[in-house]
Amino acid sequence: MPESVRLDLASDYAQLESMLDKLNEGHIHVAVLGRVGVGKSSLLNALLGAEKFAVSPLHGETRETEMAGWRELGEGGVYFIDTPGLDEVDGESREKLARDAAARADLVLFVVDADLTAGEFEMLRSVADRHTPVLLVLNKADRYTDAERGALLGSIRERAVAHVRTEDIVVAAADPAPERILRVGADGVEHEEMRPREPQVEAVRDRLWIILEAEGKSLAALNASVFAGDLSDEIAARLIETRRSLGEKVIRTYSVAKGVAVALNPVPVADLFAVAMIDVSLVIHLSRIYGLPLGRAEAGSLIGTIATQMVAIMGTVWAIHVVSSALKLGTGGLSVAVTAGAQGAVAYYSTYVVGRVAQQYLAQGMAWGPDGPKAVVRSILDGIDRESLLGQAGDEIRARLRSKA
Ligand SMILES: Nc1nc2c(ncn2[C@@H]2O[C@H](COP(=O)(O)OP(=O)(O)O)[C@@H](O)[C@H]2O)c(=O)[nH]1
Ligand SMILES: [Mg+2]
Repeated sequence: MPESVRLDLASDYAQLESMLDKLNEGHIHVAVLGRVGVGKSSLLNALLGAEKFAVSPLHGETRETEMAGWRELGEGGVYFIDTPGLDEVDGESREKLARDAAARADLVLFVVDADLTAGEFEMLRSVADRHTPVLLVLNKADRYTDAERGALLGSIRERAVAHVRTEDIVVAAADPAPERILRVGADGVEHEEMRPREPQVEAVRDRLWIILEAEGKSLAALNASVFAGDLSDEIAARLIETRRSLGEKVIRTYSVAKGVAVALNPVPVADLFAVAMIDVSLVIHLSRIYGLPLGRAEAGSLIGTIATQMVAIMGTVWAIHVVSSALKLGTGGLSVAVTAGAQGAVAYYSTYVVGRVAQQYLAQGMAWGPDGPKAVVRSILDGIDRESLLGQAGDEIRARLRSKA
């Protein structure tokens, strides 16, 4: 793997490493997710029976993800992870923290305090799409009458049905507002009194524990493997891109070298493939980029195959066409070098096509694919804008010749 890709993904690797440690130790991570102020920190505190996480009536007390141990489970422990929360107003970095925490968690407590907003619904869907199990908590139940609560639950169930099982949608009051009561004193006068209320989180606790006992270990394993799978897809995608762009640079470099060589020492067009040393070096270079190193003989026979297909497809006239379009492009003042320049451009073009075809063959793991080499050569030829490539070839070759002069 190229160093640049390795460095880019270092933090993902470290994360995977820590997930595997966690798996070994049997730890399970439960993260809260939800809008700012819905009572995420309050809910975790109520479950813990201790004020571990900062709660605030102000907008968004929790700024970092934080963790606290809840209970033992098997040989490991269940940990709660508090997150900053999703915020429509002062957004993205917090949202990213929350998303990342959810992506790493084995289970998500998704907290809402009313019917789902569009943003909440989107987030819920993206968590469920990762196959992370979700317990959906309607918090602040104390703010609603029984009838309102029933209606809200009905609506939430209906909207979340594709992503959350009905039994995994529960109601809580993590930090209920104090109760206002009227008491008649000994003097016969009514006094208003505020009586604190206990948190109501039994439904959350019971359901959470049932899920964790039944599937906790497999959730952690599933989570690590989904993460590892995503990471390897990511690596594969970056490798393809890195090799493609590196390959393209290498192909251009060799094409110019070949063009210059031919411009300085013109050979008959028919003999272009005979001057194949540069092409052989190019193919060997490409094969190393793709981690499938070829020897000179193998590279030579690959070029032979490609050349045969090029001639078969374009006929013997192909080179004439190329030469004439190269000539049309003019000479940029180097009138002496008209023919030489045109031949150089043709040489550039042929090496470029050889490189691109070889690159595709290597990218497919040294295979031509179901339709054989001819189809590959044809698709590369069709994909090249010949006029503009020859224009560039002419410019690059002339620039080189000038600097040599
Ligand atoms: N009425 C009521 N208020 C709550 C409840 N749970 C939390 N709150 C309040 O909502 C505010 C935000 O709570 P907090 O836990 O910091 O929300 P977070 O941003 O989601 O972590 C605080 O003032 C809490 O006291 C609840 O069940 N009922
Ligand atoms: Mg909070």
